[in-house]
Amino acid sequence: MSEFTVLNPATELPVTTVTQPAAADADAAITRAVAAQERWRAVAPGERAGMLRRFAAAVDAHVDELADLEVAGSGHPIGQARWEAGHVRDVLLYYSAAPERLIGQQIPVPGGLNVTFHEPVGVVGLIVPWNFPMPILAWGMAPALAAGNTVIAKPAELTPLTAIRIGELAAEAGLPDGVFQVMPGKGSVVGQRLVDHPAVRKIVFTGSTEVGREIMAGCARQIKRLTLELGGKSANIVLADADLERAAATAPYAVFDNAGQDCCARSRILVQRSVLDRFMELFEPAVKGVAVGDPAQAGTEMGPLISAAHRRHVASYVPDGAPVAFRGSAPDGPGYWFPPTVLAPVGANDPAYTEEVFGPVVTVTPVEDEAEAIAIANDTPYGLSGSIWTSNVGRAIRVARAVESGNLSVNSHSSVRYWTPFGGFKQSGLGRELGPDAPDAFTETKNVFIATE
Ligand code: TAP
Repeated sequence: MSEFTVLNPATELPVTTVTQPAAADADAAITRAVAAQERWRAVAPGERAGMLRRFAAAVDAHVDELADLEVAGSGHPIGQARWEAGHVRDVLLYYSAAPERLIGQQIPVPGGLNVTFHEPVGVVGLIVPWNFPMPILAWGMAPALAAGNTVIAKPAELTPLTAIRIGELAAEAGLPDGVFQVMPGKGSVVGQRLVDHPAVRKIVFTGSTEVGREIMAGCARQIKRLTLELGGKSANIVLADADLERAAATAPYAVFDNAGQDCCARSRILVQRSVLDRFMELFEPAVKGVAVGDPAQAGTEMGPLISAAHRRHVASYVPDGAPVAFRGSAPDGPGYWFPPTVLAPVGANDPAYTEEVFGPVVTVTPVEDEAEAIAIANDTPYGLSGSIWTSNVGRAIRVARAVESGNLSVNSHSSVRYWTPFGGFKQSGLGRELGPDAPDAFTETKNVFIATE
């Protein structure tokens, strides 16, 4: 077996090495998951719920340890990392209520009645990206397990540490062997095997639209169930009647959180021209005020990018001569640092305006009115998130209905709550995660007729 060295993105120093399984190891894990699934689906709902609650308690008892691992292995600021570990606990607790609520229907028909059952799909392959290793793991893992499936999770090669630890905590909490397995490794090896192996009955993939397209083609060959959470290029629409102080003060966090490595990053700010100058005046100190630095320090708001290769990619969107309006700060020395960067004015053909940068780079574009804001917001193959700033509630709803996007917020930048559905329009994805219906996406509906005559 080969090994992969996890680097600390803030120092470029090795954190640890992780063994890379081969395709044959993935096959062995799938065999274990198939065997475990027969037993797991037979566990009484109340007992399955109890095990998920014990799993949540084990995560809760290790929030600080998980957070420290995410700081070291992914460069997430410590406050954010603690929230992420607590989020895993909360998502597990929320879906621990699901096993006892997987109820079907009874439908009277001539000569009898039909009843429906939600049967687990079987083995679920969960492929996770590097930008939010813990939350995205939890969003697939918890409802899939609650619905009676077994899960094999493949974390991103760059950021496997918290997933590996969460897998150990599941075992310590008493989840039976084979019910939840974590297989770090390469996407092209372990991830591909999950897609290709016929015993894996559903794939939950979060990552780039490019890889998602290939995964979809792979699943099509076997008519395999699939959820896709892909890229984004979300608009932050600031209309003239908005609370400009709040819109400008929060806009940096809508795009620079997690150093911009966020599928929901509002990386295109569209501002009504009549208030553009005032918005920029307020936006500049807000950008310069973002605390960029050592992710282990309390108070740090933005850490480094994930890798040297990714920093080169992000930097390619800000070539010499790019229209930099202003920038925040970033430490010198080791670490994959990149300062918060505001580009304006940017042409509609500029890659920084059309492509997902996945780094702390935002473009600002003036729009004449509401109609032009909607047209520009929709002029993208993506449709994941977005924000609308206005003091007129009717207008807020009108614009929200018109923007082709799965997750919008009015006078706010928040995107994700585990008790509401989450997912993208257009090339941002397929299917929805989270919310009360998520376990249903991990079941097949079985319809049984019972003759009464
Ligand atoms: P990708 O390069 O697409 O990788 C995502 C995952 O897929 C990784 O675990 C990767 O493994 C694996 N993978 C790569 N090739 C594969 C293959 N042929 N078969 C099976 N698995 C394969 O994305 P990324 O760079 O990690 O993440 C950034 C992207 O994710 C951005 O586009 C972002 O918008 C998107 N994202 C979307 C969301 C939602 S909820 N819509 C949330 C977060 C991120 P390796 O690590 O070994 O490459």
